[in-house]
Amino acid sequence: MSGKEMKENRVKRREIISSLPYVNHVPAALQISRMMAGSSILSVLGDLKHFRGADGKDGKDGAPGPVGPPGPRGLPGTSAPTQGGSVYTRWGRTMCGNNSELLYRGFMSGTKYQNSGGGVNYQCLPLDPEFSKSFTGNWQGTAIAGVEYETKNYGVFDGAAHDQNVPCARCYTKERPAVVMVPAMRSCAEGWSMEYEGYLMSEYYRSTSPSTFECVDKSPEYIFGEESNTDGSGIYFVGIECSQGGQCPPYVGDTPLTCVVCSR
Ligand SMILES: [Ca+2]
Repeated sequence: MSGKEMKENRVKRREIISSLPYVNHVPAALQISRMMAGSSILSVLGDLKHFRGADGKDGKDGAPGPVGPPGPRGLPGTSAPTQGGSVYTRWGRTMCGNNSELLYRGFMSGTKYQNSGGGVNYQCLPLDPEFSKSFTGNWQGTAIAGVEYETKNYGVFDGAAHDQNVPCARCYTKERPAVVMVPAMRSCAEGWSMEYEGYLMSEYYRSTSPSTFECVDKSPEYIFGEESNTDGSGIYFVGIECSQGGQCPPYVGDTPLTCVVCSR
């Protein structure tokens, strides 16, 4: 044992002895000096190392430590890819715009104009329907008819359009989830894509069966073989009523309102 180690040992003994008052009162008769007692306790403490509680279960948990400071801010993540699109109906055409995907094409249909009930929203019925149940009794349900262009005298569509039936296409915008139809406009706001432009149309104003306003393509197609007049359901141009809050000018009365369908 080196001199330094011996010195450390002595210091250690004194510390142990002074921390244990029991040792200070060892009877002199036992002839055990403080130094000897220190040596013995050191020896006992060394032995105690080999007699801990099983798996430390006899000990008690210490008090929790203080909460550490917050960690550094993480690196920014990559932006999520653009996902999702929307679906709109292109009335009067059988194809979608260049940037949209055709879901199906069909024909425009609506509640018969003489009816006073039924649905108001036009339906784009597919050309290859799938029926479930058959029925042979007296039909008491709602009837839906093909829609005809009622555009004879306006000079907007070509003269052959009148009484022709209206096709439709349902289009998926893929990565442009917002779609809006803007009446009385022919252009889209900056950053928006034009799906198509056309004219605002609806059922006849004196029909007992009101309909929604829809944007019908400015270059309409017709359904082959349906050129005759059947007067089931029709679409008419829509004009502004200047005398009743129609904001004329800039609006012009008795003029077909335009429309545009935009996506983003
Ligand atoms: Ca027809």
